[in-house]
Parts: sequence; C-alpha cells; structure tokens
Amino acid sequence: MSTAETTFKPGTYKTDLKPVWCPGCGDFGVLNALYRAFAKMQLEPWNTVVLSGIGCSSRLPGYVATYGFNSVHGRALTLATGVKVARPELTVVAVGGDGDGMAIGGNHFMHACRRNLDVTYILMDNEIYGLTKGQTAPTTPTGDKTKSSYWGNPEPAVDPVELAIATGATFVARGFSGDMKTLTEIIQRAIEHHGFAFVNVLSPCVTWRGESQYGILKEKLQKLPEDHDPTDRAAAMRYTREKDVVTEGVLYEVQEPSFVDRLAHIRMMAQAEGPKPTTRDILKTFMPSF
Ligand SMILES: Cc1ncc(C[n+]2csc(CCOP(=O)(O)OP(=O)(O)O)c2C)c(N)n1
Ligand code: SF4
Ligand SMILES: [Mg+2]
Repeated sequence: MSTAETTFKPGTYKTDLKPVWCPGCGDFGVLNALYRAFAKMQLEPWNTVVLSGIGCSSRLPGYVATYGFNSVHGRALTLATGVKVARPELTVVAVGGDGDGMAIGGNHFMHACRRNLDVTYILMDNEIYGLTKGQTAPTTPTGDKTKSSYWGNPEPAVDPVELAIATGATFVARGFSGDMKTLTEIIQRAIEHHGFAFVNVLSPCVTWRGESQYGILKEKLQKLPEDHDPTDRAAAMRYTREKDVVTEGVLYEVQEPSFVDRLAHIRMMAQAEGPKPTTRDILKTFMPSF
C-alpha cells in the first residue's frame, strides 16, 4: 500500500513510451484497465512486476511504470515463476497474446495452472498472431480465413478459459477490452486472489481480424448471472466454448495452497531436519563413489 502522503493515480503507472499499437487495437483497453486496477489497489510501483513474452500485446510492460520485462516468445510465465519464487512478496502480473500463451507457451501455461503459481496472467486474445502479420493462432475459430489459412482454418480452436479450469487454475475469468469497468474489477479481483489467476481478455485486432471483430464481440457479450457459484467447477465449464454468446466475469474461483506456500512448507521442514547438506552430500546421492 502507499504511504499516507502518496496516492497513486492511473497516470502514475504510465511511462513516457507512447504505445505503438494500431489505432483501435483492443490492447489499449487492457492497458487502461490495468492502470485503473493498480491505482484502485494503490500498488507500489517498486513492489510490482509486469512480465511478457513477444507479440503486439507483449509490448505492454514498456508502457507500465513498474518493474518489468518484455522477454522471449512464450516465456512470460517462466519468468513469472522465477520472480515469484525468488521474491514472493512482490505483486507479479504476466501478460501476452493468444499465440504467446496458447501455442509456444502452452506448455508453461498448463504447468503454471497446475502448480497454482501465485501470479496473475492476463491473456490478450485477439484470435490471431498480430505482430507477425495475421497468421492463424490456436484461438482462431475453425474456418476463418487468415494469412496462413487462405481457404479457412482447418483446426478446432482452443478455449483458454476451458484449458485453465481443466489444468488446475484457481481463478479463471473472461473479460472484454471494450468493457473497461468490468475488466478493471476483474483484474483487481485477479490480483487479490491467492494463487494462479487467469484472465482471458477478448481484445480485438482491428488490422488482421477486421474492424467488425469489436462489434461482433460487443453484440455477443453477456454478464455472468448473479446466482452463478464460482466454486462450482461444472457450472464454470458451462461457460466455455461459447459460440453465440460471450460471458464475461469471474467464472471460477477456489482457495488452495499456492506454489509459494508449498515451497515455504518444504523449506521449513528441511530446515527443521538439521544442517543443510553440502554440495558433496548431494553429489554423493547420485554417485556413491564420489
Ligand atoms: C521463438 C520464436 N518463435 C516465433 C517468433 C515470431 N513471433 C513473434 S510474435 C508471434 C506471435 C504473436 O501473436 P500473439 O502472441 O497472439 O500476440 P499478438 O501480436 O497477437 O498480440 C510470433 C509467432 C518469435 N519471436 N520467437
Ligand atoms: S496488429 Fe492487431 S494486435 Fe497488433 S497493434 Fe495492430 S490491431 Fe493491435
Ligand atoms: Mg494474438
């Protein structure tokens, strides 16, 4: 939290870099929702880290005045794991695109969910590889024509929300970059959640998915019914693979020990056992003759 004299405003988190996204790109909405959520929570910039892979969306850390890193394609969650394990007291937010998180980074995504890594992961899902000029991504709907599927995408699409629930994430939400009020609330709840918090944000790419993508999504958007029970896994699953509608809100949330909690417990048990093994002791367990 801030000190009594400091009040962080959304603008506090802006850097001098001007986003190079195309005018109308959905990622502007995500960036603004993130600034607002940080300000609502009064997150100290020096205790907050925003990490990403590579893609248009992955440029986001450059526009946020916290610690951050725009890293290697598909590796946002590997960095987040390292940062959180080394400095559990920091607020860690990983961000990136659907290609970054579901294709090359799909493996890391699955294991971050399973481990219940205590970080927030915001996926800016535009259903395309934006930066590399419009190739089919894992979330591109079947049949859609792209730069790499001229006759239509032959593959079934993945729903990141479904994958997150199936592989063990303890907080799973869907947002829309065009509904900043709800998205801000969702991001705040995700950061407050103890454990792996996944937010799939539908974030239109006006350049490679066409200007109609925003209107189509807006038309399909519906709020989660108020009586939805977020601890009910089967109920949450009913909002995955939606076609005619898109439901926004926190679909799933349960409390479980996080990866950091489990590591701390192991460390405590190891310390209680007595003096630490030396490097030689450890090598001996592999090579008794050492
Ligand atoms: C190891 C590696 N493979 C491929 C690439 C090329 N590449 C850069 S960004 C990208 C996909 C971007 O799509 P997405 O992650 O959805 O982000 P968007 O640009 O749509 O926001 C690819 C394939 C790369 N930079 N590094
Ligand atoms: S190419 Fe698409 S995703 Fe990339 S900045 Fe432009 S609109 Fe956004
Ligand atoms: Mg993309």
